[in-house]
Amino acid sequence: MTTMAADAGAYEAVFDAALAADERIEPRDWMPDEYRASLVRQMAQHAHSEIIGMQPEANWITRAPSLRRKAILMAKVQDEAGHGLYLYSAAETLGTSRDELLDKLHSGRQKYSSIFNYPTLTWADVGAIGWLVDGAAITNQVPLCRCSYGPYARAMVRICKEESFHQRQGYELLLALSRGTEAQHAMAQDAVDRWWWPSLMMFGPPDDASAHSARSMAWKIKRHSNDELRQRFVDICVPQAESLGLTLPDPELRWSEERGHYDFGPIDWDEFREVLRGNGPCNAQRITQRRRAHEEGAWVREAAAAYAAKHGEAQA
Ligand code: FAQ
Repeated sequence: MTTMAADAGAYEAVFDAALAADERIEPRDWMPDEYRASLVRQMAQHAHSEIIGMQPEANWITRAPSLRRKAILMAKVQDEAGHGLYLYSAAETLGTSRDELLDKLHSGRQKYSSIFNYPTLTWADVGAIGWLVDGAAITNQVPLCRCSYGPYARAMVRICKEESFHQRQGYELLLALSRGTEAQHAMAQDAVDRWWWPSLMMFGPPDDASAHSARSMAWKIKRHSNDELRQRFVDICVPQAESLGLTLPDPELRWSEERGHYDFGPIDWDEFREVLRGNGPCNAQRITQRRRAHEEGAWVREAAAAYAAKHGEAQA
């Protein structure tokens, strides 16, 4: 064995021991190239989802039905921008730059969550996104607070706290509509009917078709499989839908004594694949809007860089 190979073996043993002991891997620690690449892939996709996810809801800021609702929605959309920033910063600790990641998003080489390619047709969609989309995000993300990579895990702690507030505001909004007039109740039900199945798709492909799950779970990046988290989400939502006085659009949804979980009907994976291929209802609109926002924000980045350069010199 060469000295370099022996060194790599020793480094890998330290990495494996840290994972086995549930210790955090930090930016300066040695890590396998594939571990680093997989983290960048997942964290970039996550960061992109946060900033693209601002669009469907921002669409309703000017039309929120009261000052209170408008203030809440503005705060929520700003929170999503903040989540994107924490996650891009966390990804940068792996040796990638924000510019590079944004470039990959804009050129379609990195993904963002399928859920944000659906339109927000009515005000009730803001409630359905909060309840279901943020609810699914929390179910997926709470275990990421225990991710083996330190900066990602720490970013997730704050993100999850904020997502919990988002989920509650969505629930409260839907409750108000559900208990309102007949037309408001129907609007809430229609939103839930449209957002339910796409929310289940947020958890990713079924376990037997998930390319990365096994490896990511061995590396303790992911702590649970896609199907486990999807089931957890369904189990949480059924009683909440009952309290809301709304129905989930799945005739096969029923409690299984045997499994101790709710059974649910088949997910339309063809639709999921089409959305990932760029053929969802809003894919083109979302990416066009994102590229435009990036171009229009160029002067802000230039000004910030100029200020930082000057400020840095002054401090030196
Ligand atoms: N959409 O092998 P797997 C939010 C891709 S944040 C698009 O199972 P993995 C906050 C996957 O990337 C929502 N692509 O992959 C908010 C991979 O493609 P690749 C985002 C998907 O990584 C709320 C391929 O399919 N949350 O909502 C999707 O083990 C309200 C094979 O899949 C996160 O990103 C999908 N749904 O598991 C903001 C959480 N599912 O990379 C605004 C962190 C899978 O080979 C308003 N991410 N793909 O090209 C994760 O936990 C994981 O990455 C999964 C996928 C669970 C999403």
